[in-house]
Amino acid sequence: MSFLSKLKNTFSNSKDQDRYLKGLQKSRSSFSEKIRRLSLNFSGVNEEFLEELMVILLEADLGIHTAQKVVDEVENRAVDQRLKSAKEIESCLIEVLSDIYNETEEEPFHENKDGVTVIMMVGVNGSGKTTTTAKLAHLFQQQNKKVCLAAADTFRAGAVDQLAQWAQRLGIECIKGKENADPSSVLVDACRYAKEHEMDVLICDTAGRLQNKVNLMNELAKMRRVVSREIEDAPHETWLVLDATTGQNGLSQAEIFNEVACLSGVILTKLDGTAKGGIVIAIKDKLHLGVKYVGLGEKIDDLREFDLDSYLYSISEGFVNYEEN
Ligand SMILES: Nc1nc2c(ncn2[C@@H]2O[C@H](COP(=O)(O)OP(=O)(O)OP(=O)(O)O)[C@@H](O)[C@H]2O)c(=O)[nH]1
Ligand SMILES: [Mg+2]
Repeated sequence: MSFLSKLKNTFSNSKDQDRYLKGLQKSRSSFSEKIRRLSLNFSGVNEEFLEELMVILLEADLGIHTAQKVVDEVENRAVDQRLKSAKEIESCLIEVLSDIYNETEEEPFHENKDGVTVIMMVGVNGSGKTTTTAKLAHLFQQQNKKVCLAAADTFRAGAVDQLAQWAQRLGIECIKGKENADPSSVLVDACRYAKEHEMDVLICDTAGRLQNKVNLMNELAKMRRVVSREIEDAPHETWLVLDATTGQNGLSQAEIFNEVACLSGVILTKLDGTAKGGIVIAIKDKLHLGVKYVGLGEKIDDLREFDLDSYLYSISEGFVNYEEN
């Protein structure tokens, strides 16, 4: 089975088809249109072609490092495999993107089999932490898991209420402290509640912080220490919630958060609002962090587990003729 047939096959069996196609519409139309134009003028894998491909990849937000890697690899494979037609090159391009994403292994989900799995959500202001916390809780509920939330953003006025309202709608408990309370103390209460009530998952929403604010970054480290005293090996997962529309700036955010908070994955939000969906590949290639979930809209069920094949299918459907493959 060819690579493209396999991709189409996985996508056809995915229950998230419509969400992916809709959520990645902007990325698909922008990327597809450019690749189609490039293919129309195709006269071989020459310098001009590779340069234009590079520009398209940069515009899709792969970043210079990853974009260069893709271009080099497409060129190598075109020579090795004697690829002649635009169609062959298009297929090769998608395969290269897939291979680069899969080059480094991804940490599996660190589930705490003996008790509560604690997940910490971190990120800069407005990246989507609170809404994503609620969306995740909803996903876990659908998997019949017992979920509760910790409102550890005691910093921004209204933040606790925002999460508490989501919890109420979902019919789950939200452990909160007073405004300006020490977020670590809220986490202690939340861990104790979760243990006592035999929860499967505790998701901790934290305050948005800029990566250059040392005090706030240190606070993250303290929160980690505190939960590890309450529940063994907690937090089991620490996810950076990254706004896809912020582009390459997100990568430097991620590097600094990683130093303090030992990230185990990324949740990429607002993919529906950007044509720069290539950031997915850059995150994995540069940071070796897997994209765990993607936000494909504002509604509660618009968060989906990240699936590389569905993603690649959704961004390439506009130029690859999957019916022929
Ligand atoms: N279109 C779209 N909007 C999203 C997505 N995820 C979050 N948002 C929106 O982004 C805005 C900010 O979301 P919040 O969850 O409040 O962000 P936050 O990181 O908690 O913000 P702070 O607590 O202030 O740091 C809201 O209007 C959300 O509806 C997504 O995947 N797609
Ligand atoms: Mg918030």
